[in-house]
Amino acid sequence: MGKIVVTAGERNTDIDALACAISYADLLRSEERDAISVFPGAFNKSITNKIRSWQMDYLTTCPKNVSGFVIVDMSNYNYFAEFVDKDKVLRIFDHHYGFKDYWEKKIGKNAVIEYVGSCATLIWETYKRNPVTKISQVNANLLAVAIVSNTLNFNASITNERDKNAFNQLKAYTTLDDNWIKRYFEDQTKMVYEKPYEEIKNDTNLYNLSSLGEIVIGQIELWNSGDFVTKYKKEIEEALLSLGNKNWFMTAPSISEGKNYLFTKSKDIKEVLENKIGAEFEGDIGVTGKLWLRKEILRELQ
Ligand SMILES: [Mn+2]
Repeated sequence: MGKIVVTAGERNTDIDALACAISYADLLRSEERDAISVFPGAFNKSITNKIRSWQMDYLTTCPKNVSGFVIVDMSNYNYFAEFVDKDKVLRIFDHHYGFKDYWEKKIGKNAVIEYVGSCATLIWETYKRNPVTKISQVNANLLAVAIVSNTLNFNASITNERDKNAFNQLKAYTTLDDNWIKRYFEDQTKMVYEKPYEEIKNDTNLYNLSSLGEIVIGQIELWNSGDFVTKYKKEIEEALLSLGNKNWFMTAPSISEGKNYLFTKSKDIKEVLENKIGAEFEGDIGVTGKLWLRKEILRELQ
């Protein structure tokens, strides 16, 4: 019997993928299964230095002798970690659009793909159904932070009652103090201003959309993102172009303001964003009327 590898994408690990993979591997181990989390991609800014200091077991390369894979926070198999054999996927947990039918056909009820705000909510619900295993403090902390991060502190429209319930139930097990949410977003702002180019690149991906073809989309969510986008236009453009495609735009949710700042130099892309998500552009900077996550924008553009 080989190991069960719990993993997500090849590039860019965020707090939701980290929290889900670490916690679910622990749940499997509590059932005497031989499981390990593997993260081949760089951690992005949503995994702050504070979180990196928590005790977590994981690898960055895939071990030999794998009996099967569990995928978290991702169902688009084009972006899976390269070592994943999609015919050996045992279970998948995700909240992104587009691949639910594919996986339900392939693995039935082992495809847990539901449009809640955070994949961490689905993992907590799985813990709750398990009568034996009590969640550890680190896992509870990770899942709680992931819910706050992915729902933009419950302000994103994808936020579901289930996310709020999960967050409230997790409080009984976390060791986070009263001010942690504010500090969490401040820590990320600090990291982004220290290394803007790297942090932008760490949350930038290539997509293939029916409305715009192949396109690079970067996302940076901050408590206040307007100043950042204006100040670092050059770095944003360079980081997005580094993925090798000249079609690009940046989306920057500004959590405290409840709107996004957008940046692109392409007339066609501006037009599509104006038509599909009601953005208003002045020059190369656009503004939206509400908060949009990239996955929600993608759904409108697909
Ligand atoms: Mn997620």
